[in-house]
Formats: sequence, structure tokens, C-alpha cells
Amino acid sequence: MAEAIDRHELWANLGMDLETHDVLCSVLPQAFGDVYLSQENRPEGMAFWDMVVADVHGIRPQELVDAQAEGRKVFGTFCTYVPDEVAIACNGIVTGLCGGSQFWVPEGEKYLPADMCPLIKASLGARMGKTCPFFRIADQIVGETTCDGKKKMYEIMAKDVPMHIMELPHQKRPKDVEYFADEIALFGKNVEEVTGVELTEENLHDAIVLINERRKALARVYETRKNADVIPISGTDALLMMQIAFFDDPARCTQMANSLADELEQRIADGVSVFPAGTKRILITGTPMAIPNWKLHHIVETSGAAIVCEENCTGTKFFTNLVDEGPTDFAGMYQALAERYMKINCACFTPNEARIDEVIQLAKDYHVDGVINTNLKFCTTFKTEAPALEKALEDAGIPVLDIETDYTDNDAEQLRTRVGAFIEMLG
Ligand code: BJ8
Repeated sequence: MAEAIDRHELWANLGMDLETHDVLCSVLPQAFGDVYLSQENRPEGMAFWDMVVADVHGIRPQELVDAQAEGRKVFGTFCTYVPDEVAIACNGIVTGLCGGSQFWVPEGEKYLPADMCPLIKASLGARMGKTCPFFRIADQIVGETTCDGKKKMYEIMAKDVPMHIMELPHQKRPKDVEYFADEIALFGKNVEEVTGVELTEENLHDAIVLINERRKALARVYETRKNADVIPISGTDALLMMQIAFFDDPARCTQMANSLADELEQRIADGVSVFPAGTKRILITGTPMAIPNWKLHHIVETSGAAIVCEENCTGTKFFTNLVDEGPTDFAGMYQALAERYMKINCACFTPNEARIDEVIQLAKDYHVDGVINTNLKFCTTFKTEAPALEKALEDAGIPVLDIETDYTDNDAEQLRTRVGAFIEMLG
């Protein structure tokens, strides 16, 4: 990996806690090396994502700061329901902010109960502890009314940084979709205020096309993972591509994902697989895996199985379903956006049975041998859905393992034992 550029001046200008942040910077390369660089036969296209991670708090933050110097605004988000298109239409930049490291959790626990999901605690900890440049750069945070933990966390964060909250209905009746279309229009007003750029039917339509292209490119990569004989990319690598998609420039993400898909398609034609023939194929479903949460993928793929699909927000939920590009007037585009986003099957919705159907369908499409349903500790919505999902999978003849974990390594050995036994049982 190329030697990282010294970014201390950038971080100092962002008002970061340099001393504490240096500790994080010193552990990340080791973690990345252990998980990523130890893999064999990786696609050459992964070099791009390796390069981004090697300087994860440098390259993209510097780009964002440079864009701000030109007058552009940066919006930080935490959920796949927030429509990037609206901010991008007004020349805004969107960056995902979900915290995926235990490093930030203790700081978050100064403000939040310990029995709250680590993603929420890490996200607040990263902001309040001044140890993540993306949180320092964001001109405004866009929250959403999904789970209770996030809603309450936003109240605390809003005292520290400008915040716009999108009201998300929790059912999917036609009137809820209409309501969300109005909410997207309101977000448009907010984006105009923050950016000083008028939202027009033309720039909104252009942004819809841009983000659809990103969805298509990521979907192409996933499509190659459906091949029953050749597994052209590890799940660990595919996860990295998805995690970085949340904060990369959308056009570059599309370009890089498309060229990776070209390489993976060629690998399939040439019979080049990352795993030996007969390796058990696993689908992961459940809570999202924000960067640098690579824990479960690493355990599964170093225990003799391959992950071929992630049914979560750092997986299929991020790119499945395109926004209808037909409408070109505001009302039609807001409705089209609402319809696409409301198809995401998050456990915050009631009922959420479509997720069960989706998981079973994906298990078939990706030829999986077993499903691992994973839950971040204290995420009650996903945990409550687990028994119904698991029963449906068992009824469909698909073996399933239920895992609850957090960001620490305390349970790594126990997980390795359970995952190993599950894979053996599949054999
Ligand atoms: S659409 S999954 S990104 S809400 S894991 S913070 S739900 S307690 S992240 Fe999510 Fe949007 Fe849904 Fe996706 Fe709460 Fe659960 Fe924590 Fe979660």
C-alpha cells in the first residue's frame, strides 16, 4: 500500500482531537491488513478501494473541503431512506456518516445509554469526540425518523450541528408513500436554503439519472455473485465497495463499480474463482455493516465459506429498485422517488413481511446454502423480526444461523465456533 500523506494540517483545520484521532489512525491499517490484504486472488479492481481505505480520513475529506472552498455544501446522512438525489440536484454532496467502529462507542456512551445499538453510539461518539473528519466537514446532518435510538440520538447531535429531520412513515399504504413524497419536497426546500441553489425540474431529473446509474453499476457487481460455479469476488471485498459507495463521489463510484463488474464478468468467463469449487455460499441479512465493521465477513470467509450476498443497507437495499425516470415535473419526480425509497424493507416498518419474501428470493437467486441473520446488539426492531424470518427460511428449506453481536472483538472466538459449526452442518 502506498505511504499515506500526512493529513494533520487538514484535521487540525477541522478542529479535530488530533491526539485521540492518531490512535484510531494507528490501528486501522493493521485491521485492514489483517482482513483484506491477507486474502488471495483478489480482483485487480479492488486496488481503488484499497487506496481509498489506506487514506480513508484523508483523500475524500480533502476533496470535500476543496469543494466547500468552491461554495458547495456537504450533507451527512445515516440512512438509505434519505434521497441523495435532492441534495445532489442543488450541487450538494452527500456523505454517509454511520459509525462502524468500537473506537467511537465509549465517547457515544457519555451521552447515550449503554444498552443502545453500537451504530448509534459510535456515530454520536465520532461527532462529539471530534475524531472523524466527515462529521467535522458536514454543513448539515439529515436525520430521519426510523428507529427510536436514532431519533433520540439526533436530538443530542442537533445541539452540536445543524440538523434536518425527514419524517418517515412506518407503514407502506398509498397515503404513506404520498406523505413521503411531500416530505421529499420539504427536504428540497431545506436543501435550497443550505446550498443557495435553486432546485429545478432539470437538475432534479439529472440527479435521479446519476444515482440510478450508481445503482445499476453496483447491481452489476452483485449480479456476478449469483454465478453458481464461480465466485469472482469475496464477500469481504464486495462489502468494502458498498461501504465506500456511501461517501464516494457518485459518478466515480459508478465508474469504478462498472470496471470492477467488467473484470468479474471476465473472471466468470475464464472460470477464475476466489474460493475452491464446492465452497458453501452464505447470504447475510440484518442490520447494516458500516465501515470499518468487517468482523462477520472476516470470520465467515476464514472459516471455509463464502458470502455471496448481503441483504442489508450496506448491500442490496442500497441499490435495488431504480427511480422511475419517466416523470419530469416536480410532483411526478417526488412521487417516483418516494415509491422507490419506500420499497426498502427496513425493520422500522410495520408490517415488514416483504423483507422475508425478499430474503428467500435472494437466497434462491444467489444459490445460497445457508443464511446468517445478524443483529447489532440492542437493535430491537431487527431482533424482533428474527424468529419470523428464521421460521420462514426453515420452512423454505434454507438453513439459518442467528447471530447477535457488537463492534468489540470480545465474542470473536465464540462467533468463530458457531459459524464453523454452521458451515460444517451445511456440508
Ligand atoms: S433503512 S436498517 S439504514 S434505519 S441497527 S440504528 S435500526 S437500532 S441502521 Fe438503518 Fe435506515 Fe433501516 Fe437501513 Fe436503529 Fe437497528 Fe441500530 Fe439501525
